[in-house]
Amino acid sequence: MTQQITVTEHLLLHQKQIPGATGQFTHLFNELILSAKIISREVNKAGLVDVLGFTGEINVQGEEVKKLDEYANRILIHRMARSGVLCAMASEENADIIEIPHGLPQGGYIIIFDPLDGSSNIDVNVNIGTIFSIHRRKSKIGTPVQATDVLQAGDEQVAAGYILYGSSTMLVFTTGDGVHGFTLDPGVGEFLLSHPNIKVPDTGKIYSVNEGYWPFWSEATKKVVNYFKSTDNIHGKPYSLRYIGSLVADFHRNLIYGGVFMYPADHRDPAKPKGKLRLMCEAAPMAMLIEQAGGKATDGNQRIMEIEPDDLHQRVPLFIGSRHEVDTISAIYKEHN
Ligand code: AHM
Ligand code: MG
Repeated sequence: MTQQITVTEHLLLHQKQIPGATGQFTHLFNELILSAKIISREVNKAGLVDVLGFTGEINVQGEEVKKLDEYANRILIHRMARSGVLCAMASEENADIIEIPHGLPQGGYIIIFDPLDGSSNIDVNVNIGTIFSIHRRKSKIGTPVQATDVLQAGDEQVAAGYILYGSSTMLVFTTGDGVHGFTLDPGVGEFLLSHPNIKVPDTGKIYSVNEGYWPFWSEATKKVVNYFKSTDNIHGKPYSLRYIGSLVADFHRNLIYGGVFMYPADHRDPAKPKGKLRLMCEAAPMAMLIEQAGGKATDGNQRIMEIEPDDLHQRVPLFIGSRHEVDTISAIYKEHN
């Protein structure tokens, strides 16, 4: 630990620097932190109690819902609804915008989350994570929330981050003032500042992609991946392939070491013309983090942060990481357009 600063102290310091800050945002974050601790506790005992296995339900993405996903979703919705500072929420697990129940106080923020990303890894004890994205509502407080309040571009996020349930639990977030990482000290139950001002290296030696889909990729995507496998690249030798299949864990490793994570479009059956990952609850928050850390995120043609969503659950191809690698990918796609 570099400093024994708790995440709450860090947020209060940040709040003091914002003229006119009301404390609403800090309050929202405190609820999020508590939810993260509760989910972390459950994830850590996943092998001990009957929380593993499928619920038998299918979520809005057509995937089987695992019990821990459902638990994390429930905790987040319950706690965040009671924060008093939100006007709406959206979750990867819910088809529609989640309204704040009648009678509970409301505020000017919107949170969008993937409660437990990488859930196919739960049963085998591989790292999973919670991803969140926070926006300010556009319409007037007190009026009904509009779809346009929620469907905002990544550039309009006021904060984004993730909680990684790994060998330790980490909270990594940005409020537009750099990226800071906090590690949960289970002894005292506090997230302590362990990674202040994270910067992603300008180039790295890791590429992360599910290469099993190679036969279903476009020529441009094959050219991108061949660049990383060849000796004819910036390092003069092949990159290392590292792919966990859990976005938060893959992203976190590449954020610290440098390199690139990719989930391109493919034409397997059924075809994934926009890849697998969701713009609003996965790509946009990760894009805000990487840009704040000095890296880049694109769909191949456009900055992820500029994409105006028209659907809560829309998917987007994602190339995210160090500048050199993402610039190289953009140049290859541009050549093929
Ligand atoms: P999930 O939100 O249903 O858990 O799916 C998202 C996960 C990401 O964590 C990961 O990057 C990706 O799916 C892996 O997909 P694949 O198995 O196709 O490589
Ligand atoms: Mg997910």
